[in-house]
Amino acid sequence: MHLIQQAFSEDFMNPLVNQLMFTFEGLPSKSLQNLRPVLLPDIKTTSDHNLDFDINCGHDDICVDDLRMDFNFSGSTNIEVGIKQEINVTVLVENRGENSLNPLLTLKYPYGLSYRRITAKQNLVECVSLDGEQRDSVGVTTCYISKPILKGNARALFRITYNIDKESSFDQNVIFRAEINSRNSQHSQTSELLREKSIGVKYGIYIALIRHEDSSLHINFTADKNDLEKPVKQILKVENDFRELSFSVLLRVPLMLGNQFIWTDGNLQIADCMKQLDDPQVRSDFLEVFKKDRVLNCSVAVCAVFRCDVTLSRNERTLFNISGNVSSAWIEQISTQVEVFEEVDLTKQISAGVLGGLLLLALITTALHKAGFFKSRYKQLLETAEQNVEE
Ligand SMILES: [Ca+2]
Repeated sequence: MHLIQQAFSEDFMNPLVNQLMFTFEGLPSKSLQNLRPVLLPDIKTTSDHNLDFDINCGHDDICVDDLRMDFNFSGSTNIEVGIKQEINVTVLVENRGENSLNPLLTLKYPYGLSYRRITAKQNLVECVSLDGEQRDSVGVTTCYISKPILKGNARALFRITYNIDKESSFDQNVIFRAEINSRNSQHSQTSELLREKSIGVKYGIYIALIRHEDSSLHINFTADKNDLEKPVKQILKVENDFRELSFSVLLRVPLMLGNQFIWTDGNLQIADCMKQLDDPQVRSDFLEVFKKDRVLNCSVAVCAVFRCDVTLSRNERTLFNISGNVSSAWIEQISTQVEVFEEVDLTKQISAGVLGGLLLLALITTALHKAGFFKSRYKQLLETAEQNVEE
């Protein structure tokens, strides 16, 4: 007789119950006037034959497993909110002891992440997950590892993928806690059943710095007139297109070239910004550099740095207004010493449009400095993360 049993892993601890049932049919006996024999009514017509699983726990019949569990973030050093859509957690479970019965992993993950899928090389792992439903509540992923038995010297390697909600706000660091347990009554003392790891959180930012159309583009000075001044206005618009953000805008503005002030107002100010002198050192070769590059920037001029601390909510913008009168004195300093303009001075007018344009360009030599994180850093992180996924 052959028996084919469907295996249910839930029953792994129970013996396989085999039951034999029989019936008795009596035939009429001619010698007894066709009477039929019958069984006694209360006789047992079944026979049980249990088949136990071979659990193989050594001579003592006690299975002592030795589970080693660890996990990592698959190469990611941060959860990148608004940049990456997913974060992967790679889990390794090993059993270095005797058979482990129904090993079960629970992984707690922060609110704001939602379970997507599990990827396992062997079909040994089944997971279910419940995401955190409100802030301060965590999600829990539960994984059955090689149900019902993870044998000695067996291992399971798998990856759990969570979606990162781009609207979520996390703490600076978030914690993942993993715990593995089994139905064994005893675990080896060398078991590693608990792990807790934290990972940093970074956010994508979308800030634009734009020169406003009402800004001055050119100014002209006449060569043979001294002490001229022309109004210059630069309006810079800073837009925040995503989450609320606090950051600093640094505006570097040329103040002096050599010993000549560029602006007639020696105390140029920008509303809502703090003025700090960047580098009061004057380059001894500033005229040579300026003559070669024809750009008035902070490598030749003495500049002031204006630090403007800004908090912008989503889709909010702010304007910075740099306005004042630009003196002709600093340009004369160059033209008399370099004598560039006298040769082309046919109309008695120096078209300082080029210089003026250069000045205006230099004025918007600005820097966005976000507290804690730069775009270039994002790029680097993204590249690192992509490499790790490919590995
Ligand atoms: Ca044993």
